[in-house]
Amino acid sequence: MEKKGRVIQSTGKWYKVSLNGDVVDCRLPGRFRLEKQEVTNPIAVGDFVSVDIGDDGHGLITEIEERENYIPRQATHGRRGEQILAANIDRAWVVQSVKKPKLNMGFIDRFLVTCEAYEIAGGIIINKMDLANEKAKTIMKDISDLYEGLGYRVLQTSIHDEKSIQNLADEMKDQTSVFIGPSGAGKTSILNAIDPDLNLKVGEISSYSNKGKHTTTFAKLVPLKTGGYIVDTPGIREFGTVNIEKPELSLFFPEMAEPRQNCKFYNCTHYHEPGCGVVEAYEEGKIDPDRYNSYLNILESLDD
Ligand SMILES: Nc1nc2c(ncn2[C@@H]2O[C@H](COP(=O)(O)OP(=O)(O)O)[C@@H](O)[C@H]2O)c(=O)[nH]1
Ligand SMILES: [Mg+2]
Ligand SMILES: [Zn+2]
Repeated sequence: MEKKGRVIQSTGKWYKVSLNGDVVDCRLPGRFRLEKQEVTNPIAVGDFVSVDIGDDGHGLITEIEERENYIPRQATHGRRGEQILAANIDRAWVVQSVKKPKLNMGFIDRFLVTCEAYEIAGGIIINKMDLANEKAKTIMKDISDLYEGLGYRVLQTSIHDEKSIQNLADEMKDQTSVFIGPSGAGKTSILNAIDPDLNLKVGEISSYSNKGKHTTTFAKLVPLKTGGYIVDTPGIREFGTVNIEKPELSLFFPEMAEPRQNCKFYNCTHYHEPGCGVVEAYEEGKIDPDRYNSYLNILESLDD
């Protein structure tokens, strides 16, 4: 009997596949491993698959649907032999807090560049809004408007404000989401607020933090009772960097798409070159100074 399902966990040998909520242990026929040699794991967590259920109740994965997108395990964008951390992500959220630790726009911008490069919709959660005074609220509103204007979803949350958590849960419903962010911003607390049954440990260096380069733990999809999945994964902070060529960087800044067409040089890096449409747009106030500054910082960090 053949059924469609989704891989929610993998041990490398066995795959747990959710078939409308029923979780079945599945194996992979050998030929799959040969067909898709460019990736080290031919089936990844998040993949939609067809499964043949045997008499013993176990399954055999017979087909894999083409991936919408995926997060590589390491920042080796577009390289052969890369491992997949999780596939078919509907939205990656960067979780930042107003204070403790204070909001870091550079982090947000690096994250969004990576989202663009991986073709994953990016979103921003500004947490701990209960700690914001009037001045901070104004700044958070300006930041929210800036990124919403660029096409990114922005939500302001506090674990002490039920409505804000419900808004987020609604947004994540029926989606596969991943949370990225610095330690202490409230990723674990937010997930517990959304689904108390998860009972995750707050204030800990959890599996969301990088446990070191040689970690071999696999990611998994954790169902939320409000609907949707959250990707639980080690080594996810690697998400912050991606290998791209310098002249490519502006492709991942949506506000530069139009102005870069006016650059004199096709390989313009929009920094020192004469006749640059992006610098012109910046000088005309059409590109936010903080965003342009982030652009320059990321540009400098890329290999020549
Ligand atoms: N005031 C306030 N504190 C929060 C909020 N969210 C989380 N915290 C606190 O921030 C600390 C770190 O939270 P945690 O969820 O472990 O952050 P993570 O490292 O991103 O998973 C804990 O002491 C939480 O109680 C919030 O919305 N408001
Ligand atoms: Mg945590
Ligand atoms: Zn230019």
